[in-house]
Amino acid sequence: MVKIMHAALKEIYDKVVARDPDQPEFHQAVEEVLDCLGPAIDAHPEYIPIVEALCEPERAVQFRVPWYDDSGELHVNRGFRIQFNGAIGPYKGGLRFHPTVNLSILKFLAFEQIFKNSLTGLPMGGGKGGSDFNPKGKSDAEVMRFCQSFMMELWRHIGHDTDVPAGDIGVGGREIGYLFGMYKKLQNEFTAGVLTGKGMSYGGSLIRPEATGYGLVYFVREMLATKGTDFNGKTVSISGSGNVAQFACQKVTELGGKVVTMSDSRGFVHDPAGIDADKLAWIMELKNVRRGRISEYAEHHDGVIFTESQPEPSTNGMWSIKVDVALPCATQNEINQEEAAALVANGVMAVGEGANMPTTPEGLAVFQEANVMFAPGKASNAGGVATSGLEMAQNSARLNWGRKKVDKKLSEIMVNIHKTAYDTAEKYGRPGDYVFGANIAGFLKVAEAMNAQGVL
Ligand code: NDP
Ligand code: 2IT
Repeated sequence: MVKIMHAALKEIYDKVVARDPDQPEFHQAVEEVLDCLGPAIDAHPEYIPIVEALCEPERAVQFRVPWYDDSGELHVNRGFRIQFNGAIGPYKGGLRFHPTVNLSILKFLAFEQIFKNSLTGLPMGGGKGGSDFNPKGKSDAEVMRFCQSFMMELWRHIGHDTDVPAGDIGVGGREIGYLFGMYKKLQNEFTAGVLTGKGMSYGGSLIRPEATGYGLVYFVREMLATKGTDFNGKTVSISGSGNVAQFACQKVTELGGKVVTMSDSRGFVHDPAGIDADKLAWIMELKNVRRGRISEYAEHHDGVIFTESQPEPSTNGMWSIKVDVALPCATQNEINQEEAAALVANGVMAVGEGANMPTTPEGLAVFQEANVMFAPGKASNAGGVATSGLEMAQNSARLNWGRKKVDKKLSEIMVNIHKTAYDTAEKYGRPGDYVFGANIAGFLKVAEAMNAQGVL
């Protein structure tokens, strides 16, 4: 059921749906944003046509990605890059390699990225790309050939002042390395700032690998502080066991919290004793080096229970475990109405989205009704792209900043995003509603820039 109350915004939403009826994830992301914009539009009626333009990507490319596997068999995948909005800076956003990737998912991600990047305060527009390629079970050589083929088309669409991709699900340091190598060869130029998330030996930034997870925890730290509390002694559930989940777990533990769950697409582990630094190091080796399944963690650690998930991406009971803080860090729509209700029934105090749109609209309504502090991904996971922005700044200056300096800037950016979302929610009449505050604040900067630049 569509909940947008504002007539002009509802009309725009209906047009979006009628134009692309087969893009449910994109509709979901648009609906959540438009549902919040009423007071901003009432204050600025001149932005109504801006909202309509904002819902249509400036450019979307789709291309063929052929590659040979190790046995000599040909595979043909589909590649995409959505350049959604460039009003405040070059398009910026990750690449996702996952079999579920399609236009709807990438448009939702690129749309979210517009507001997220705006909230960071850095000059970055919104974009996203990827492929339905499944990196699971592929050799390094296969992944390399795929990345090279993908870049053979993507390179003509990107550039350090045009569009700067990075990682997302299925795209980490290994893939960025292969993509960067091919871009450099085709362009015949070492343009470090064309991709972020690079290795430290060729233009990467310290703290970029950690940034999304750390930033998430910094944001939730600020949120808890508004209620006079912190992570110390809190029990925390985390979903996923990839980049975001790993570094969220590390930072929660550092701040005195106890992480009791992690998951992957096959199921979740429950470790009541807590996933401490040593156990996390084991998981990092499992996931980043051996590329194994999280179920192995239960086989090698006492007192840990593994529960298989079915169907994907349901965490099948994980959110029923009693915790103080929940950090979904795997994928979209992983907390539905029932799962949100289970968390609320167990007294969850705060939910921080590390993933993009991990909570369904029905799940969100449950948290809002129960007055649970809720950090929307476009605010709370913005530390990753913010630190990508810092990587671009270092690349432009041909400098490398130290670890402490980047981490301090990341923390300051997250404190600012929290304050912006908090203050904006209060100013527009829904105090404590970070979804509302983040959407309005993210929108206003982009709308002002689009308005100033004319109809494009
Ligand atoms: P990774 O590929 O490193 O890890 C993804 C994790 O989520 C894995 O444990 C994976 O399990 C699990 N997962 C992925 N898809 C599904 C699914 N359909 N059902 C259940 N589990 C699933 O990705 P990231 O950690 O980088 O990204 C996680 C989330 O964070 C995504 O929503 C991404 O968009 C978001 N994000 C990432 C940022 C970044 O800087 N990397 C920045 C901001 C947001 P398995 O190993 O079995 O596939
Ligand atoms: O969703 C995201 O913000 C990312 N995957 C990171 C994007 C980036 O450009 O660093």
